[in-house]
Amino acid sequence: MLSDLQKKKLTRYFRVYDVDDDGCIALQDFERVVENVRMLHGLGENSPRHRALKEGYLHRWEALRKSADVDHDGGVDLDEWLGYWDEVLSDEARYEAEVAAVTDRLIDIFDDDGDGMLGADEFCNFYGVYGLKSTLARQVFMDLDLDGDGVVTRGELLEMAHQFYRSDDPAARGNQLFGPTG
Ligand SMILES: [Ca+2]
Ligand SMILES: [Ca+2]
Ligand SMILES: [Ca+2]
Repeated sequence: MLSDLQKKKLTRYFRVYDVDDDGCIALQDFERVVENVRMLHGLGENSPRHRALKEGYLHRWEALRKSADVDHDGGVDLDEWLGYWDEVLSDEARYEAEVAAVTDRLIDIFDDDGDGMLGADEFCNFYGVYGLKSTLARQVFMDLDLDGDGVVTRGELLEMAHQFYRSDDPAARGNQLFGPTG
């Protein structure tokens, strides 16, 4: 069972994924993110990197749709999304795999300078492809950068992700991973 705080956080997460803001996560939301990443990195439509990126995102969408789109209408609404996470969070192995995969993808896609960590600008790019403001990104980044050295390591991201998904402490920093839950 998801707690009220978890529901709040996952609802915020839903709004982030629902890029076109129509109340439903669907293929076109993923396509829009791919297009934003393509433009961010200046990739050609037919470049191998763009194709790989697109394939990766579409694969993720398919996986989400299969598990979460319970009524088979081609989209994942908020109830289906919360149900999906309730299921993932109640299965330790599945949860661990999901969080590790999300974290690795985040670094893989946005670590421009290849140091294996995310700097503030790289983190802003991540927020940007979901249509979120860079002022918010910088604010959140400062919270995520636990030791204040200007970069967020994979370990810090994982810790924040765990707090985001699992913590029931309203003061946990990771609650803000995808912006304010208010
Ligand atoms: Ca949508
Ligand atoms: Ca549905
Ligand atoms: Ca980096």
